[in-house]
Amino acid sequence: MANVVVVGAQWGDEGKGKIVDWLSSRADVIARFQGGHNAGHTLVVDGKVYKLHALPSGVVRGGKLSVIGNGVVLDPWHLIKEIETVRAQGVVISPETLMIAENTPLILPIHGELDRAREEAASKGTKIGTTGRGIGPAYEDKVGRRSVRVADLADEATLESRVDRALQHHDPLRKGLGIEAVDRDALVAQLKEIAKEILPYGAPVWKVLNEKRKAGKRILFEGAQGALLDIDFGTYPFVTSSNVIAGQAATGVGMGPGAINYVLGIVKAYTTRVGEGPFPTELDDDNGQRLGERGHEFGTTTGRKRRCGWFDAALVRQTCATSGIKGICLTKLDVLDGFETLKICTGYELDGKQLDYLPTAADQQARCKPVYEEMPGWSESTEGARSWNDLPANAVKYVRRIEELIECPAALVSTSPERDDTILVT
Ligand code: 2SA
Ligand code: MG
Repeated sequence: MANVVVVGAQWGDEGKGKIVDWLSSRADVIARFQGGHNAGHTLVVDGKVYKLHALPSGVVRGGKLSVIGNGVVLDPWHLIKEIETVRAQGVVISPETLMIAENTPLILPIHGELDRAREEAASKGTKIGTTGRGIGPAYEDKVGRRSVRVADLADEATLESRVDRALQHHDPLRKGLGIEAVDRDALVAQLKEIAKEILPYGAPVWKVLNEKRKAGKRILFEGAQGALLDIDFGTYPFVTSSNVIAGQAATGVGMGPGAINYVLGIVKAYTTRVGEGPFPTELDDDNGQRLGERGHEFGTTTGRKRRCGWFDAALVRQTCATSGIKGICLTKLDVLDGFETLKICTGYELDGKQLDYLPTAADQQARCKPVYEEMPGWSESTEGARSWNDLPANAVKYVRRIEELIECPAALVSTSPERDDTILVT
């Protein structure tokens, strides 16, 4: 397989990190194309745990090029800290192995401050439950044409004028929220300081990647968050501020849509969501509690407890369509071991009508009642299974039923965080 896009097909935390790491051994380049350090990808390699947020998962494998594309918003101070952390774990990172697109917009301290102040000021119903990392405000500035981008760090006069332009917008906003005015000179000084550390990684990524492609090199596009958090197709406004769906992989690095050969959707065997917003199959009972405990459902970035519920096939059918997913990797099947009965949501009931998709209007989404079918569970352990033959019959039936309902085949089944505990479905 040439160039593969990996996307989360639910609300994030489907276990993309492990699969990206697994696939990266066959890729030459690993590229992030959206989001920022709101992502949290946990990799377990030879028993060693790496927690990555801004860095592409490929960095932990030697001999690969890792790329941060223009579709990302980058906090340069965070990145440098993250580089230091993984270096301390023995990972080698240099401008030969990590490139940042020069047209990547930066997340500045003012973005995080604004993000957090807005969330604090929001009442129930308008709070998004963001990661507080400044992602939304940074994307607002990108679209509003007032970002400081990586390339702007190279010239002091440009940098200063970019900062002034951003502050013209931010100062009145901050005043309205009761945040003190920005110390403009201090911000400029901070940026000049970090510029020295960031600029060596800056590159015309679109050009490098197009050359790699011509040379027959394989590119792995690493998505963050999940398709239901997409700014257009997610549960708006309870979404992140980037396009998460697979089409963004091309735009987010500067390649044509034809550069994408395969889209792999990562799908958890049940559903989780962190932050506010509708979640039709959410469980407030012992079953929900059990999924959370068995699945260790806590955010990698913020440590927040994730909401848990039954598998929602209607939603995944929808994200398979919007991302053009050709095959899924089903993860965390072992978390379902020991449940007597499992439920799968096949559609919704809304005002007496049956729907086979989640409607767009927020009030309708909130009122949708899941329609379930039940399946018998299994008592055996599936943890660490490496072939179909290792799976109990009911677990195989569960996977097969999911494939039918989402109208997409399973290409892989992951049965533990360990890289090799993966079933290749043929
Ligand atoms: P933001 O910060 O503006 O992107 O938040 C907007 C919504 O997007 C959700 N979101 C996420 N959901 C799941 N996982 C995410 N990454 C971390 C992880 C989360 C963590 O992988 O564990 O550690 O808490 C992620 N990033 C953003 C967020 O919850 C809001 O609903
Ligand atoms: Mg995560």
